[in-house]
Order: sequence, then C-alpha cells, then structure tokens
Amino acid sequence: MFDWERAMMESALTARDRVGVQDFVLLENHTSEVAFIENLRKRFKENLIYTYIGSVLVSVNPYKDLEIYTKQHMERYRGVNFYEVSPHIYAVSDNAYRSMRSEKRDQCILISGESGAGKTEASKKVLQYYAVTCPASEHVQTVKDRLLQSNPVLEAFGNAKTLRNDNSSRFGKYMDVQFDFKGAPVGGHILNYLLEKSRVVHQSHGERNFHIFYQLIEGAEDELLRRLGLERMAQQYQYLVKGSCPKVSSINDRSDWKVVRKALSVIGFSDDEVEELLSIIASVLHLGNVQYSGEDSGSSYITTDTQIKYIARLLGVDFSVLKEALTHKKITAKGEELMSPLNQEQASSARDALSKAIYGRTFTWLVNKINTSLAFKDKFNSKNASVIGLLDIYGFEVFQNNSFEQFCINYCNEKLQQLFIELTLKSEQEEYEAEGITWEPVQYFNNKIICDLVEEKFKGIISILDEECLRPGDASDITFLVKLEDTVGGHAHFVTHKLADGKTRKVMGREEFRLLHYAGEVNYNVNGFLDKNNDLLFRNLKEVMCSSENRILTQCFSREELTDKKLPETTATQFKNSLAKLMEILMSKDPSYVRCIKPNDAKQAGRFEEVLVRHQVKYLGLMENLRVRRAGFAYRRRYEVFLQRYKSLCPDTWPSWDGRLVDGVSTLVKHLGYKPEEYKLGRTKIFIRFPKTLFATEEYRKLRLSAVQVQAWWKGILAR
Ligand code: AOV
Ligand code: MG
Repeated sequence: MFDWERAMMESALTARDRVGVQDFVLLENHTSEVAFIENLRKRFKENLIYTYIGSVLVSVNPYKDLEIYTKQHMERYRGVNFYEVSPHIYAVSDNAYRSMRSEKRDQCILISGESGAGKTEASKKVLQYYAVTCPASEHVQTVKDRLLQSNPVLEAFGNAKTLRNDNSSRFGKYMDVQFDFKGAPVGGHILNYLLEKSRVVHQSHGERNFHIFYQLIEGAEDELLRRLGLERMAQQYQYLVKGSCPKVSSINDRSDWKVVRKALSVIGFSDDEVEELLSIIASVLHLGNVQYSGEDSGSSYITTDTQIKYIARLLGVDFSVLKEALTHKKITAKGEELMSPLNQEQASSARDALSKAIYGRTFTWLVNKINTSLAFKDKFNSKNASVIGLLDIYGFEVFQNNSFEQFCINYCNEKLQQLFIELTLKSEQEEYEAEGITWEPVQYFNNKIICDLVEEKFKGIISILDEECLRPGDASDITFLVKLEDTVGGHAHFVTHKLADGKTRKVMGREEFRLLHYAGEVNYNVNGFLDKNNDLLFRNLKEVMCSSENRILTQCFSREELTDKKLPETTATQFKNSLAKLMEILMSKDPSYVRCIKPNDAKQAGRFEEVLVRHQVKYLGLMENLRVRRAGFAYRRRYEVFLQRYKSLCPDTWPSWDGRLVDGVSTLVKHLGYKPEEYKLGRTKIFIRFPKTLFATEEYRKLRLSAVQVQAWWKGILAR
C-alpha cells in the first residue's frame, strides 16, 4: 500500500468514526443497543439527523433549521438510488415515487414517533419534495400550490401549543397524493381523524387553544375585528386563558395569520366564505364569554346579552331562540314538547357542548372543502391515477393528567405500531417460512395484546365504555371504572389502585386506570370519559344551528339529523372504526417508514438525552427491526415479475423462457454473476440480500435499454 493510499484510508476511517455509519446494518456490533445509540448521537452532533435501518429512515429532531432542504438537495436525490446518497427524507420520498412509477403500485409513507418527534415536519418535507421535483403543467402547478397550502390552513385549525410541542397536531391526518401517468401530482384527498375538540373550551396549564383563535386576534385588520365584535386581546376571552399562556415565544401569530389568510385564497375560498368561516370562529369566542347566574329554583339565566347579540348576528340565528336554547333543554313528555330549565352548571356545559360541536364540525367542513379543491378533475383518468399516501398522526403522549383524548391518541399509536409489526417484523419472518428459506426467528414484543385490550368486542375497554354510556340510570365515570376492574382487572397491561388481595395501591388515584402501552405507562383519569364518549348536544341547540343563515353551518348541521331516530355511534367507536378502515387502506399499499425520535424534552437544539432516546429506540422496536434486517433480505420479487423485468439481460431467457420459472430466474442471475450468498430462491420468489445487487442489475438494464434505443435510432437514420 502506498503512503497516500494509507492516508486516504485512515482519513476515511476517522471520518467514519466521527460521523458514524449511515445505515445501522453496517454497525459492527449490530446487536448492541449502546452502539446503536452511540451511532445516533455521533451523527446528531454532526447535524446528520437521518440514518437508515435498511430502508427504514430513523430521524432525530434537530430543533433547529438545517441547510439540507434546499432545491439543490432535492435535485441531488431525484431519480437516484437509495444507497448512492446520504440518508434523507427526500431519498425515502423519491424511492416511494420511483416504486410507484416503475411497479405501478400505490405507496404509503408512514411517519411515527412520539409527540414533538418531527412527524408533521417530515410529512411537509415529503410534500415539498414532490411539489418541486415532479413534472408540472399549469394545471398541475395549481394542484401543487393547493396541496402545499392545505398545510398552514389545517395546522391553524387543528394544531395547538401543548406542553410537548409548540405546534402539536390535535387531529390525525392521512393524505393521498394522486399522480397521473406522467408522474405529475394531479390531485389529493385528506382523511381526518378525531380532532381534540375539548381543547376549544378547556386547556391545561401551559397549553393553548387552536392556533387560529390567536392568529385572528393578533393578525386580523381592525375593520375585520370590528365586524366580528372582537378585541385585540386574547386575555379577554375565557376560552383562550384556561392554560394561562396566550403568547408563545416560538410562535408569531401575526405573521402566521398572513400565511393562513393567503393559503385560504390559494385553496379557493372566496372572501365571503372566509368571512363566514371567521364569523364561526368569532362566535365560539363569544360563546365562551357567555356567563350564567343561578336562581334558587335551580334554573339559570344569562347575565350579559352582548355576546348573545354578536353570536346571533354572526351566525344569522334568532336572538331570543338562541338565548332560550342556551338555558333550557327541550323534552318530550306525553307527546308534548316542553322547555325544561337548566341549572347553571348544566347550562355552562350545554354552552361548551355547542362550542365544541360548532368547532368540530367546521373543522370537518374545512377538510371537505380542501378535498373539493384538491379533487382530481379528470374523471376519465382518475382510475389510472397512482397514489402515495402520507400518514401524520398525533404522537404518543403522556401528561401529568391524562384523559379520554390521550386514551384515543395513544390507542391510535398502538394501532400504528401494530401495523409496523405486522408489515415488517411479522410478515417478513412469516414470508421466509412460507417460502422455505432457512431462518433464525427474531423475538419481538407484539403489542396486539394491548390493541385487543382496548378494542376487542364485548370485553375491550371501548366496549365497556360504550355499555356504560348506553346504560340508563346511575351510570357514571366511576361505575365505568368499576366495570373495567371487573372485566379486564386481571389483564397484564391494565392496572388500577385495587390489588388482587383487596388492598389498595397507594401510588394510584381512585379515579384512575393505568395502561402499560408499548411506549410506556400512562395513568388515565376517568373523569369525563362518559360525556366525551357520548358527545351529546341538546336537540334545541341543534335546531338553532340548523336555522343558521351562515352557509357553512347549514352544511354542518342538517335537518335530517333532527329526525334521525338511530342512536349515533359513540366517539370512541367511531374512532375505532375509522382506524380499522385506515389500517385497510395502508395494508393495500407498499409502505415506507420514517421513525422519528425526540432528543430531549426541552425542545432545545443540540441536546441529546440518552435515557430519553434509549427509551424510544426500545419501544419503536428499532433493535428488533435491525436484527430482522441484518439477517434478512432487502428485496424480494415474484419469479414472473423478476423474469419479466430482466429477461432481456440474458440470451437464454430472451425473448422468453419456456421452462419452470425458478429455473429461468436461476439461469438469469447466474448469467448476471450473482454470488450464492447474495440471493436465495424460495417457492415463488427470489430473495436478494443486499440492495446494491438489485441496483446494479437495474443500472445494467437501463444501460442496455439505452443501447437498444441508440441502435434503433441509428437503424432509423440508415434506413432514410
Ligand atoms: P410531531 O408532529 O411529531 O409532534 P413536529 O413535526 O410538529 O412534531 O415537530 C415539532 C417541532 O420540532 C417543530 O415545530 C420544529 O420546531 C422542530 N422540528 C421537527 N423536525 C424538524 C426538522 N427536520 N428540522 C428542524 N426542526 C424540526 V405531535 O403533532 O405533537 O405528535 O402530536
Ligand atoms: Mg404533528
């Protein structure tokens, strides 16, 4: 070896020492969690936030802007194979795009990780990548703009500052981007999941309501505020001060307002529609300021009429009908309708129920409106569209006090983890078995047991909750808890204050149950579970909303609902069903995974807290993921697909192979010079161990194809 060669090698080794390996598969000590975390840490210190486990992208939130998302970076990843460039969210995006194009299969990119880990940012990067790098015509440009602008709008209405994340998604989002046969994005569709409506009327200490309220108050022109009857002071509004933090240093509500206002126009909102939308937002703020006083008789009255006047005007409803509906409930006795007065507490909660219903339904309306604007107009061609789905949900979260909302959010994360297990750890191993490939099974924790505990028919937590919600009489949050103890008390992932010997567990409250989630333990306080699950709105309040002249509200509250005798599904059951449908959608597509990790709880740049990271590496199942990957095969193709694609590269298989498929493939790969350790032949598929083998084959095919084209072109010239 020459000196200069040795020097180069040494410098390469030092660099590697400094920045770690870009694919965990290359780690020398691949079973060591310490080595795994050390590699993450090294890279994080060098601002290398992305690392692969095979094709799974692990991303660590840098909590600062990195210069790695420029147009030049996008170009670097465009049309380039995964392993030729450093790990990046753009590589995952590009890979999904190319698979969709070449294999004509729908793709999905699943982004997971706990609250604040960087899921929403990642999903935006994917969308930006497609918007910049995919081919475009004038029409396509409009679609691209709308796809991009849907984000600020949905974030304004569906995100909020929590203790975990200053821009926390309070709804789940699955977005399909549709591409035409040229690979241009021509449409999109969004499915939204369970918005955390309770935030409209209450926020925990240190948290805020949805961004839009503050943006409107801070950013709107004086004239608009005057029309809405609002003052430029968030502290004035009861619904905005529950968490005592109307201002957040990382958020500029005023400039965000401008962005949102512009985005609404790009998506196709007329000025009138924007005014109606904001009238609804303003009336929710006014509703929050409606105050009650109580009478000795138990009934209540409204102490200020100003708010009611504003609401009546903004929503186009009758002043006195609204006022009565906010203090009474309509009951039917002996076939006659009567107005029964509400006491002060009941009236306040009826008011809050109305605010939540208005906001929640307006949010759904907003998603529908965006969907109309994104709809792929060409009906004839829509069947040929290919799709890349993007999933960005609320991450696993634990607070001091956890309620129904955290229960739903964390259940959703269990489902997503289950999907990951099904599609990677489990199915991969089952496939080797089915194909007769010798294989040393990798042990992993399967969280199906927790999903079942929550969702199983008749005996899961949701079923029990529904049962209590339907039971007339003395059903309460506490009777629900007692029933839980009776039914799932012995479950390995369920704990309450009661011990098996009749004693009590001191560290737990009497109104709590604990779930041992895959990602950690969470104590849920049952207070409010029944109400939130029932999500009732008094009939006369619904009637008032049906009479509204606000055109958005008339679409949100329909008269049919008033005559419908069927019991509506409970919140948890609706959520469960919508998640089941989501899983079906995702299962039907080829998945790519992005696993986001949060390096510290302080939302600070440059801080890598090992204990926190280790915990996430553990529950995300990354070590198991790596073990399966290391021992396994990066690619598999059915024999007929493989042969069809590469038969032209070998004289024996070209133009067709008449014998058994497996023999054809065997002949082909031997001709291509595959070494025995590089591949295995199963019952119906070829398994290829390293990505580079397949990439080399793919490159060879490209080369041959262009050679054939040059030949044809040359022949054409000669024939002239
Ligand atoms: P989440 O979506 O995973 O949490 P976000 O994507 O909202 O988390 O990220 C939280 C914050 O971290 C962002 O607002 C950014 O400030 C920062 N961040 C995340 N990713 C990056 C990145 N690639 N570069 C720079 N900063 C980043 V939740 O919605 O709460 O589950 O429910
Ligand atoms: Mg998010």
